[in-house]
Amino acid sequence: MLIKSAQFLTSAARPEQFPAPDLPEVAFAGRSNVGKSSLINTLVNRKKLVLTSSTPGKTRLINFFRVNDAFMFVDLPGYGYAKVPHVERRGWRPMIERYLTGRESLKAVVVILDVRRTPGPEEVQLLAWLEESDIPPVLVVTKADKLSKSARAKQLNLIAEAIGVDPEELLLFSSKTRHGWDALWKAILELTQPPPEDERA
Ligand SMILES: Nc1nc2c(ncn2[C@@H]2O[C@H](COP(=O)(O)OP(=O)(O)OP(=O)(O)O)[C@@H](O)[C@H]2O)c(=O)[nH]1
Ligand SMILES: [Mg+2]
Repeated sequence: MLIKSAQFLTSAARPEQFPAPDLPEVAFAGRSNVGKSSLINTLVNRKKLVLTSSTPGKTRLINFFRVNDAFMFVDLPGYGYAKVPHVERRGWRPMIERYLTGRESLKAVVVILDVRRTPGPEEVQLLAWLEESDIPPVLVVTKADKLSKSARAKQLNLIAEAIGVDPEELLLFSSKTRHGWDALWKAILELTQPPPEDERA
């Protein structure tokens, strides 16, 4: 995958602020501080296209990026961060759900999990919800560089079990080492290719 361009388009909270749905779109979702924004930077080979921070709760709005004039990447705010005020945490769901339900150009959601952490009810809920909405998930386990190889293998099994999938379905990634870059692009390309004419609704 050759990255020719990546531009920030806009930040939005409400559907009327979303850019025109004129490109196949991929959104990136996951808990606060899991590494969503870093993962997008890594995917598009840029250091600072998307703002990242070691303080959870950096991304608070829905941010749209145009990649290669061929895709839209959407950085979603993180969920589940206990120190974000309760009112704001409650705001996350409606904002994200409005985006996820109403977005006709959305082709896939990259669900990002931390290799060191067993997924909880938020992740299970998000996945169940994507399934109900017929939005294919891409399951990415990031921060792979934070664990040794053997600890990683053990965690992958625990994570898979917690969300009820086969460990093979998990894509291991690291924004630090770029591990998984090719595999993730491949998954994204497969899900954003238009289906053959006769399969279109
Ligand atoms: N070692 C390592 N650190 C990472 C990786 N990905 C992200 N980080 C670090 O994790 C912290 C959070 O990264 P972000 O990309 O801002 O996370 P986010 O999910 O966008 O966070 P919010 O916007 O707050 O929800 C930053 O300090 C990153 O440098 C990774 O693959 N490996
Ligand atoms: Mg972020």
